[in-house]
Amino acid sequence: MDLEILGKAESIKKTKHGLVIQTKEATARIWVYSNNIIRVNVSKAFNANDHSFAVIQQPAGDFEFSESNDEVTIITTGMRLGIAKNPLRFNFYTVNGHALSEDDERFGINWQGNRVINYRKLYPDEKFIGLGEKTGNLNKRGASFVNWNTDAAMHDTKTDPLYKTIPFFVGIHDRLTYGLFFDNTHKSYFDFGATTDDQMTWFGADGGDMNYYFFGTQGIAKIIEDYTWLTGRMEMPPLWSLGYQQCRWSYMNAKEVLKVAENFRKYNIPADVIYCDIDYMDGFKIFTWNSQTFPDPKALIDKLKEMNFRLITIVDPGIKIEKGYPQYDEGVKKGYFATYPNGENYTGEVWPGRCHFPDFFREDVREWWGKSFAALTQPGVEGFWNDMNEPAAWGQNIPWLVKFGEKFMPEVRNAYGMQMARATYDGVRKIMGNKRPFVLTRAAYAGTQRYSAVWTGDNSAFDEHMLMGQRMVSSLGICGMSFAGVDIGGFSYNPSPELIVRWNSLGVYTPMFRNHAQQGTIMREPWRWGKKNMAIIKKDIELRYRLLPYIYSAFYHSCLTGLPVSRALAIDYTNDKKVYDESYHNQFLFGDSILVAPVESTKLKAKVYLPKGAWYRFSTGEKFNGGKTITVDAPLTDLPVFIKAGAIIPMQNVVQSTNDKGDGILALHTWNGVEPSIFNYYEDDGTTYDYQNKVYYKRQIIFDPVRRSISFSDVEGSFTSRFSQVKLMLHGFSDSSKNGETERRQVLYKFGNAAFKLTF
Ligand code: MIG
Repeated sequence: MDLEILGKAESIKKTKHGLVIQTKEATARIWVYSNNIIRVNVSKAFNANDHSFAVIQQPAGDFEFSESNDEVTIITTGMRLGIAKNPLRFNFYTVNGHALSEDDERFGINWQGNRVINYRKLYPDEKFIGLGEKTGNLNKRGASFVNWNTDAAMHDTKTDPLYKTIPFFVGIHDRLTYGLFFDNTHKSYFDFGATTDDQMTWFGADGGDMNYYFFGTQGIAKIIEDYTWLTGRMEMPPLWSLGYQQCRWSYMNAKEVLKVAENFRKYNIPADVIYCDIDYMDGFKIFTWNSQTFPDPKALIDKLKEMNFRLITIVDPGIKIEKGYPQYDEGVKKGYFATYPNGENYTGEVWPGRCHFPDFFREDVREWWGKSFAALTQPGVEGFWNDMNEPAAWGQNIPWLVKFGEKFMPEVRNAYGMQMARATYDGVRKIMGNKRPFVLTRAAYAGTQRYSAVWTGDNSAFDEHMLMGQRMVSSLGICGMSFAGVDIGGFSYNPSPELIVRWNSLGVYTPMFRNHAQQGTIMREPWRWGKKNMAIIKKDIELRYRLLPYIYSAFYHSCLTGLPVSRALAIDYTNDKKVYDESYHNQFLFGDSILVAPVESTKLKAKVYLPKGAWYRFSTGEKFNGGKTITVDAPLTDLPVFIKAGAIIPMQNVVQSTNDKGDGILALHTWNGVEPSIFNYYEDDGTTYDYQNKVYYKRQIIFDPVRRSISFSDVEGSFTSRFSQVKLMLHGFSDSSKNGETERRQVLYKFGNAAFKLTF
């Protein structure tokens, strides 16, 4: 196999949005998407229809162009791309000329057969974050990864690849930041200095084009904003999906499902969601119900609704080969399945037995799939869990010659799960009208946030999985997937009571808060762990519900900007080395001002790194100065959680579900600080799309520490808040009191719609 390295530019042509450069080996195309985003595509066989599963924008940026003997330069207001002509190399700079990322001069872009790789310079202090759901450290320097969506059951803390492909990362060096998204769905590779003696970083794929988007803006939050501008953002999820979710493989029959719901209510443990895993189906046939164990789904769901519970059901892609099963008959008749090259339907084996696999890359197939959800929506299901969509089949390896339309499996495998999620989302959206569905998927490609929430698959009931899960959630957030979760408690194996308690405490601060477990493991519901543990679990779930006004506002912000709800500290404290340190890389900010330090269930003291500024322990009000490491108590009743000085956190009194109207009192918690702070408060009906027509309740809440005031702006939007009154909860103000003591103002103020100001 030859090695071909991209050589000399033979011709350069300016186009409307960029350049086309011809070399002997390939054609390079450059497009300016925005001031901060430039796309480079280097191809031997550029496909004129230029399709991307991820990107939803078109080139639209203004740029200036200049040419010298050895270089072509593209300059925007946000960045500069210097293109060396001989050999052709791509080097990105800030507008002030600081190098952000440069090709390795020797090897640049090259091919070995169809495999295309880009070797780039590695800077001495360079760090890498992102890539979504990957094992290992938050900082991926010195590690290498493969993207090849895989049903990674029983994975450990080193397994790679896992279920998702999100080929986007952020590089940080010399106090500069950049982002790079390699938009290629073939099996792909990222090496952050692992195999190159720290000389180079490289990425590439087994086929397709060298096709990447470079993000040159400064600041990780802004890069995420640009990346999610390019690949899309989530919509507002239904409020109920932010409540506590109880899952299991499987609650075996309607009675058992009801019993679980009844127990939550009996013990007064708030919850919103119960799941049906695969056993609700008739012989694992998708879009069916088992008539013995779930004889009357509508009656079941009606009863659940009376108890303020929603039901989510699982669907897998594999359609059972069985005459008379409508999905099979229709799929065969219309040719909706993946095939062998001779046109026969590909057959693989999975839960239902021998199956065919829908070709979700086709619009008509997606529509057909989407319509089938009527079997679930008619009785009242509102959430749709997409599993096994890597796609998984027993034996894992779907042969390389299997075709989805014109494409062979290797080219599109990494996008299959995303297209299933898309078909599911589009379908249920059509059926449910103005009601927000909840979609959850295991496999994903970049951009899946437009359709679905994600979870990290089959983790295990060990402390290191709990910590790794948090890093995955943080890394998914860097890649635009804000609505992410893990199986709280661990899917495989049995957790100790300490671990379930600790993991549940962390779940409070996980965007999706779902407890799930494998068949055959011990039952996991909160009341299975003895009275003492149940009390801790209950208190934590109650805290989640109390925090919902804050969390919901954070989700709204995430919908607007792409900034994740759960944020690696690297986003806000990029140049602080400590946040990449393995001792602290599990820590994160939940929303703007809650810092969470995950701690193993076996450790009752913890070392926590507090970044610059002042912080208050959430549970005790104790004040700490940041920029240093502290050692704190971490009993199982009190995960180390800290509030940023100046924070405004709106909370409500405990409700048993998000359907529960509550007492109408919003408790506005404020922690003293030295600088003014703003909280963007957001509320809407939580269930419909009316918010897209301004049926929301939005206002700014501003804390001024000098004037000792909190002011509320006028309300924007036409929604009436669920809260009629607001009360102040002041932390760390009274000079005579000990640090951080809470002052409760017994006075209730009208929340209303008009601007007002409270001084204290
Ligand atoms: O082959 O539906 O990751 O959450 O409970 C296992 C049964 C299939 C894998 C999912 C897991 C789910 C399980 N599924």
